[in-house]
This record gives sequence, C-alpha cells and structure tokens, in this order.
Amino acid sequence: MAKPFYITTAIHYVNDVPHIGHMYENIAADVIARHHRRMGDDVFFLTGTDEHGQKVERSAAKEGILPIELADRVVAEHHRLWKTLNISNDDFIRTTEGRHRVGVYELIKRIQERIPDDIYLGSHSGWYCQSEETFIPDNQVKDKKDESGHPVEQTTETNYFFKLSRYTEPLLRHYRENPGFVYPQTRLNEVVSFVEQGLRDLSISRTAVKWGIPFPGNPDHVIYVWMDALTNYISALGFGDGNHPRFDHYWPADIHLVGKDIVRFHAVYWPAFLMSAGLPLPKRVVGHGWWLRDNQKISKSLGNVVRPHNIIDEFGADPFRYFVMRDMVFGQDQNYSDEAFITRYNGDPATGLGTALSRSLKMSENYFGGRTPPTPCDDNVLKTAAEQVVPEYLQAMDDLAFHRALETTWRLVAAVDQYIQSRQPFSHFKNHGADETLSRMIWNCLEALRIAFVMVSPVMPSIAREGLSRIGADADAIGVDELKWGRLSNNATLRGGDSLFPNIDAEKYLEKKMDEITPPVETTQAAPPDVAKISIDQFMQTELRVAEVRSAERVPKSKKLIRMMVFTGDGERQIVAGIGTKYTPEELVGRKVIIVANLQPATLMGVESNGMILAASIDGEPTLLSVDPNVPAGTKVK
Ligand code: ME8
Repeated sequence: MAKPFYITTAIHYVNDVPHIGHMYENIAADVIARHHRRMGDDVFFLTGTDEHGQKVERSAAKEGILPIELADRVVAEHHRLWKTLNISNDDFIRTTEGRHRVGVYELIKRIQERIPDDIYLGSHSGWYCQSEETFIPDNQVKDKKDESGHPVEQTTETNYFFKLSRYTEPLLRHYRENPGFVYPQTRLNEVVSFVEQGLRDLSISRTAVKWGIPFPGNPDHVIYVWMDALTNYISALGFGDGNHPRFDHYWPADIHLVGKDIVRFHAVYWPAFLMSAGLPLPKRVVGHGWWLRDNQKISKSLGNVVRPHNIIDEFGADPFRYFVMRDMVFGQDQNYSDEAFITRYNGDPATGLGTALSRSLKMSENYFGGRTPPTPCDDNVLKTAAEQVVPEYLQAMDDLAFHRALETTWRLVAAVDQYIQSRQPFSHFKNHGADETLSRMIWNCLEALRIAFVMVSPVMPSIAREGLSRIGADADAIGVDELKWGRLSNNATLRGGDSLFPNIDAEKYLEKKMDEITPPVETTQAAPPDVAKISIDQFMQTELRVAEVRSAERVPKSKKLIRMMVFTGDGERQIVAGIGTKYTPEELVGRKVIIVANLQPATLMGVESNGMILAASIDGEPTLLSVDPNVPAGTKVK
C-alpha cells in the first residue's frame, strides 16, 4: 500500500493578500508534494488561512467591514493565486470553518481530560507584542521592541494558561532523540537554546480580542490565535469529528513547512499541546528562509511587500516557480528583484533545455519525418550521463536542496548539447543519410531530454507536460520509474511549437515597468469613478520637491535610462529616469526638475533609483516639467 505523506504550509494571515514569501512557501510545498506523488506516496497537501485575531479585526475595522468579509475577499485571492501558480493542494482549511472549531475544542477537551491542571486560569503581566499577538520574555525586549523590532507594551491580563513550563524537559528529550525534528540544523539549534532557557507558561486566551473562537465554558475569552491556528493541521483531517479516517491515516504530518520566524511556534508550542493531549508529534518542522527586499524581510508591517504578479502574468507560472526554487538556497534568505528574475531566466541553462529540445525536434523532423527515430540505443554517453545525474538529483530532492536538483538537471541538458556538437548529426546526415547510427543519435538526445523533463516536472509541471508531449512521450508519465533510460517509444509522433523559454527583452520589460516594478494587488473592488478621486490628505502624502541635476550619465546597455545625481537642498541622491531617448546627459546637468522625493527605492538595470523625476508624456515620449531657475533646490512643490 502507498505510504501516506502529509505536508502542510503555514496558514497565512488574511489581513492582506499573499506576497512573494507566501507564494514561495506554497510553491516549495507543492514541489515536495509533487515529488512524493511521483515516488508513489499517498500525498495529502494542506494549505489554508489563519483568519482570527487582532490583526484581522483591525484591518477589517479600518475598512469599515466585518472581519469575515475581509477574510472572504482575501481567501478568494488565495484561491485565484494558487490556481494560477498551479499549486496542487488537496485541501484548504480556513480557521473560521466549523470543522476547524470542532477540532480546536477536541484538542482542549483532550488536554483537560488527560492532565487537568495543564490549563488553568491565572493572571499575567509582561511585555505584550500586538503584532505577534504574544507575550515576549523580558530578556528578548530592548528599547520596548521585540527581537524583530515590533513594539511591545506592558500588559496585565487574566487568562487561561497552558502549563508549557512542564514540557521543557520532555521537549528537550524529544529534540535529542529526534535530531531531524527541526530542519535545517541552525533552526534546531535556535529552538534548543530557547527551550534550554526554561519555558514559561503560555497564555492561551484573550479578553481584549473578540474575533476568535470562544473559549469553551467561558465565552468572555477567545482562544489565543496561535493555539487556534496550529490546530488547523489536525482539524483539516477531521480531528474532533468522532469518526476521522483521514486523521488516522495521515497524522502525524511528515512535514510542516514554515518560515524561519515561526519555527518556534511549531517546534515548541505545538508539540507541547500535542504531548499534553496524548497525540503523536509531527515528524518534521522545516524552516525556510525569507525573501528580502534590500536586505530587509518582506512583510506587510515593514511596508516593503513584493507581489510579482506582473512577472507571473507576463511570463507564466512555471518560469516564476523555477526562479524561486533555483534562486533561493533552501533555508537561507534571498533578495528579490524583477531584474534578478529576468537575469536568471535569460542567462540560465533552463533556456538550454528549450534550445536542446527545438534542435532535437528539428532534426527528427528533417531526418525522420517528425517521428521519434526507429532505433533506440542502450549504450552511449548520454545514458551514462543520465545514470550519473539521476541519483544525485533524487538525493538533492530528498535533502530539499531544490537549487542543487535543478543544477544537476542542467548537467544532463549540457551533456545533450555537447553530444550534438561532438557527433555532428548534420554532417552525418549529409554523408550517410538517415541511417541507423543517426537514428540512435537523435533518439539518444530525445531520450535524455525526456528524462530532463521528468526531472523538472515538480518545479515546472506545465512546461514538463508540454516538453514530454512534444517529444512523443506520455505527458503524465512523470513517475520516478520514468527516470530510467530507455522508455521513449520509437516512431512516436512529435509536435513542434513556440519556444518553451522565449527570451525576455530585459531592457524593454524593466523600462516599461519602471514606475511599477512590484505594484500592490488591489483586492478591493474598483471604486465607482466619482469616489475614485483622492483626498487632499492623500495627495499631500506625495512629497514633491525641486531638485538640481548635478551630474548625469547613461546607464550602460540602456537606450532610455539616465542615471543622475540630483541636489535636493540638503544633500545629493541618485535617480534613474527613462528620459534618454529625448535628452542627452549633457543637457540635463544644471537643470532644475521636480522629483517625487519619498518613493521607496527601486532598482533599474542594476542601478538604484531614489525618487522619480516628473515629466509629461506625449505618445510615450517624456518632456521634463520646467521650473523657474530662481527656485532653490529643495523647495517643496504643492
Ligand atoms: O505567520 N519570506 O502567517 P503569515 C518567506 N498565520 N516567507 C515568508 C515571508 C518572507 N518575506 N513573510 C512571511 C503566519 N513568510 C501565521 C502562521 S501557522 C499555524 C500560522 C512566511 O501570513 C511565514 O514565515 O504572516 C509563514 O510561514 C507564512 O509565510 C505565513 O505567514
């Protein structure tokens, strides 16, 4: 019988629509799920949304709507995005669902029945972080901020507590006996040293928050959002439903995949709750790294959110999936920019797969009438190359080293390229015609490519399907057995088509998008025209200033972009503007311009721009707004 494999992502807060961090997490979980499916495992892949708590309550209040209305709207965005990104989750849990509440109550009931004093009513004073919705130990508070820089305040509350202190030793023992419980090792070390300091009891109810699950037997309290949220992993399996075959089958989870910031909740609180309730612990908590922007974590609270919808809409889900899996070394942090995406996409051997495919298809068309050649071959350098890379690749997938798995795949693609160069099928055809040697040669190329497509299928499922069907293979044949040499049929019909990885014109794309490299996604419905006007307060948020261009030069390899140092009264800053088709750098120096001074920095063709120069656009051609030369640099414009 197939082995059950249960993988979950964190459930994402619905106070905002998903950003690249959430996308990455779901893509990584999807790659793992697809890999295990093709290994023959019985996979259950869960994702969902965390809908209770103060953050959601406040975001909804700000908009003047009910929390559930906000949640419904954001959840719709989740569903749309996961579909676009081809996320193959088997279920989607919302913490506002009845089945979830049943699971939470069952967990609390089991704790209360098994170890009655594990939950008690008590009062507690300490540093409370509203952003994280948790009390922060004194030694982690500096200048009224927690370790992540969120503000904390002294708070006293009478709450239900969970006797977490009782689990210090059992948890340490569990980490010792199961060193793979937290992955990677650095995250385990952090968890162990946190627990070694001794655990304090955890407040598990709130009275200040109304938007939550009422505490059983005391509806003045709602259940602490983390206790509520963590239980999703079992409530989605029907835990608490009396008869729960799914829970019996899939629990304990094989992997909880979460960002490194919330490993502690999953590796300390969650196993302690489960121990107390007498339930098995998950097998592994895996912490991935953060997507950063200018070396800072991307997050709503920092206001530097990246949602690369442009990239996905324009180039498709698979290239984006490929990029995030290839660019980030699993477990480590990585900076995001649209430019990094394009550079990697254009420069990467991924495109080599497309090129090798079109060359091999062309040869099959020219020499073998658009069919796979008639003679297979069981002894050749490509077979040897495939047999070398496949075990390394499988190991890398098991190690969650996706970037290495992809690199390994490109070694096989490079081998195809070298093979064509050294065997010269073109001259062979000229000299000998479509003989058996040529048949073997081309078949070998197609067979190696078939294996390469199977290898990339968890990361680029649509491109893999397309590639396989073009070479006459079954698009669904992506099981692990398909990584063996010799499966491609002879005389199967081939199919041509557009390039699998069309080259991106980086300059054109980045310049077109220069003002909106990562635009936010609006989930609110478009306002009717008469209320689409902005208030004077909104306008005043834009800081317009007069600036003087002190120096200017063209950005290398760009026709449009000019890099300028402009003086703003109290200092100089660098601005990049797409005005190079109209102005020369020389005529800009000394000129006064109007700039938007409080824009977040953006990187254009590798050069940072700190602001934007105002220009009128006539059929896309920019004309700078002129300023009376007597107005000093730095003067505010309104
Ligand atoms: O933490 N890079 O929800 P969330 C990579 N509801 N991953 C990131 C990231 C970034 N810049 N920002 C966030 C919560 N994430 C809770 C989880 S689970 C029982 C409850 C990751 O919406 C983050 O680490 O803030 C987490 O794993 C996930 O996105 C959801 O974050």
